Amino acid sequence: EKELEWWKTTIFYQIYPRSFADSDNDGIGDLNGITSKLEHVKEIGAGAIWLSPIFQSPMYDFGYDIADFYAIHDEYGTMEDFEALLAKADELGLKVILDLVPNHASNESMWFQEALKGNEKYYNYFVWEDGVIDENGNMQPPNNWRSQFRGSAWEYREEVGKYYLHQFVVGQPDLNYRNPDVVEEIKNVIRFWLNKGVAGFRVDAVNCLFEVDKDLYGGKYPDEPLSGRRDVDPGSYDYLAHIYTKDQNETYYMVYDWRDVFEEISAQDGLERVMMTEAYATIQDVVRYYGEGERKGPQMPFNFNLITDVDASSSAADMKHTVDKFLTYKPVDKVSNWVVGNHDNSRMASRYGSSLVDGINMIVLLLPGVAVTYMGEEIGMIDGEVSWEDTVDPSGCNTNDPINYYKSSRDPERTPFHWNAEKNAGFSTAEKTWLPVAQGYETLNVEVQKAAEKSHLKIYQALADLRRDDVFRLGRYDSLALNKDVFVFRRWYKGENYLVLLNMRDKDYTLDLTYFENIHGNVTVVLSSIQSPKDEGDTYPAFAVPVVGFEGLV
Ligand code: TEU
Repeated sequence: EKELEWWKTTIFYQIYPRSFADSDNDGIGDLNGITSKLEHVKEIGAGAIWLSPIFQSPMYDFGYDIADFYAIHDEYGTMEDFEALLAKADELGLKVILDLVPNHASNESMWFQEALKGNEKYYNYFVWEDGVIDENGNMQPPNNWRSQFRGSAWEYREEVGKYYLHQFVVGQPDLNYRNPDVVEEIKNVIRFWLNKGVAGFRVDAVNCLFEVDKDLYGGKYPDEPLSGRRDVDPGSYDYLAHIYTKDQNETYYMVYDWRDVFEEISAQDGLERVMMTEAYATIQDVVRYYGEGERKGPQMPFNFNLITDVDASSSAADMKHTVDKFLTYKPVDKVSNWVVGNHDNSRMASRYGSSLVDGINMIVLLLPGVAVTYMGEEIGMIDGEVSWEDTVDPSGCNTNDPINYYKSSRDPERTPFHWNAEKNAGFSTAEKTWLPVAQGYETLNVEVQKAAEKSHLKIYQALADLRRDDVFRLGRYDSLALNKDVFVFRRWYKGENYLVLLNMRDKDYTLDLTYFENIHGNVTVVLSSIQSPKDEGDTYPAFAVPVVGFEGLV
């Protein structure tokens, strides 16, 4: 019974394999590197890792373009290396989650190559359309659909005389989910890895799985309407609404079917497998993944609101609204989750400002439910500065803009992890790493922060310890925006109260605790951020708790 619930109160730690640790010093992270550093994950108090894709890939989208869903990418190691990683994780009591990328395959996959050769089975794995002839007699893509990485979502292939759909880069042809063979193939991929002992999957770009049924539109995929957004340039993805390629009804039922496959494997050994889904969507669409009636969905439809809805300029009311929104929409019998960073978004320290690193970690680790930490957020890493020459992310390169590329590039949040103050921050001894090491590694690294009396890492560890307390595992929640700068929430259980105070500005306030019922007498500071001059152990009368400097937990 306890084992079945292993995921509910744990911290999931995301590792981007290319950038965590490089065991063979070729400048690219690998599986043996990860295995050698799993103690770090254990030490910060996480209970599971989720790995961005480790499968065979030509790396046009750094592993999200999979050429062989059943094999390990050679730069990362071998199947034996992966089994050793699993064994080491098991020894440390860590669960391992892999990335399932079901929306597309690589154009170098056997599936796509066979399709080009006219093999009908594999031709039907993909989404093909005829071009249209314009007034000058030139062939044009079937409609206005756009790739998330700019340009048309359609690419012509002479071999078959048709265009194929790719919602991401050209090298990522979309799989056709209206073909039962594709549905079965991906279920087999899930079975293959779950049977190998992985504890679940993070499911990539899940809301892009299905396109609209074109038969409902006279056999032709309709043009996307405009999104109405004026803040984005007309060439960009967000200029269109994407109502025909995203968030289709069928997607949810596919995901519920996958959960059934998870259950099928769990029934063999009694270990609950966890699914996390990646969908940047409205709150209503996100919570719909949890399930419907008897159908179960992912335990963790990723909640990205702390990434997408708030940043350094937000008020305490914005923060309260963002947090409360997820808790309000979430079905009562489901578990909430909090994601504050990943390999697609500017780092938490860069979005919120370095002074809020401890405060945001406090929120993520002490709110009810599961916490998700992207590697480096525990030491407050900031976005790397990657020159145009060094830019490799297609999202940056495809802008063709040596001045503004960095606004689209995801390289800054993917730079090598900082282990120590040595060469390449201890990531690798290679002359050149695949992405340059970010600034600040001399202090923003594991070794220095472990040795320091107080550091982001030390606070993170203290938070991970605290969240094992019943108040944080089981306790209730309420919240308050004290004023425009201070967000406060309370967790309580059986008469025990904790207040988490997030002062979002460098300004002092006094908090009147009578706002919260049932808090009387004295309160004691349990933990405070690096910047706060308030010390742990300080005691205040309940009606006047100073919220000094940046943040604190009383
Ligand atoms: O991202 C899906 C997705 O929707 C992204 O376009 C996301 O909106 C964007 O990167 C935010 O900046 C997933 C992966 O996380 C991403 O790394 C892949 O490039 C993408 O799928 C394609 O597989």
